[in-house]
Amino acid sequence: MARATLIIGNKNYSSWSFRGWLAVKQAGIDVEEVLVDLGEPDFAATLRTHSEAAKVPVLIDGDRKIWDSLAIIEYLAEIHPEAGLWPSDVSARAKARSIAAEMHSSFNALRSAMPMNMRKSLPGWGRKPGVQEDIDRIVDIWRECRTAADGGDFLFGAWTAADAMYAPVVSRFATYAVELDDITKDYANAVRNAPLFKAWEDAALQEDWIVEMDEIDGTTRT
Ligand SMILES: N[C@@H](CCC(=O)N[C@@H](CS)C(=O)NCC(=O)O)C(=O)O
Repeated sequence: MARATLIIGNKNYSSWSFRGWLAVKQAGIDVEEVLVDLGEPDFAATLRTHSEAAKVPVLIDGDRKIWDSLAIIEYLAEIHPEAGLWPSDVSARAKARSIAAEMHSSFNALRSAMPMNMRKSLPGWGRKPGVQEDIDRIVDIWRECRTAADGGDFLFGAWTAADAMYAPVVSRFATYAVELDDITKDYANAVRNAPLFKAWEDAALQEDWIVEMDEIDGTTRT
């Protein structure tokens, strides 16, 4: 099969692209990255040339097109079972899938008030109605998983797709200086120090695109 392609948005801002990219890297797939600037006036038309859903990420693997972060994770878990995208234990796997799906379908207050912006430091920003409830639920998930994990630094011990789903939240909590307890702070630090997190973040910090719809304070940190 020809080399696969991963269509992503700007690394500084595109949290769903980050999740898809982490999964692709964990699966060890050699992809060509195609970045669509989500700040361009015609970005939606450009996205539509890649997928009718007009969203990123999109994975194109031969004649297969997969256009949603969670679908990409499931596809990769199916074709690369050896990569450990999901925990091997069936109970842990059921839980990992549940928290990944919860991330995918929930936390709208947090996602809109605290957009991912790796270049920024905005302590205290984004505390809109409903955000603290989202933070509390996420922190509960992390604490419960870490308390149950038998070793390792991540939600289920070794890195899995559940960590990929929450990695952009770890970035947001750093940007907006969300207070964490010792257990969840250790988890967040482990994610931020993971080589794949750092590789994406390093690339994000070098970008100079400004995507206005994802800027909440009207300024960019220099
Ligand atoms: N549920 C989708 C969400 C994808 C999504 O909303 N991606 C954003 C970028 S992070 C996007 O494509 N935005 C462009 C738009 O909404 O027009 C997934 O998990 O992939």
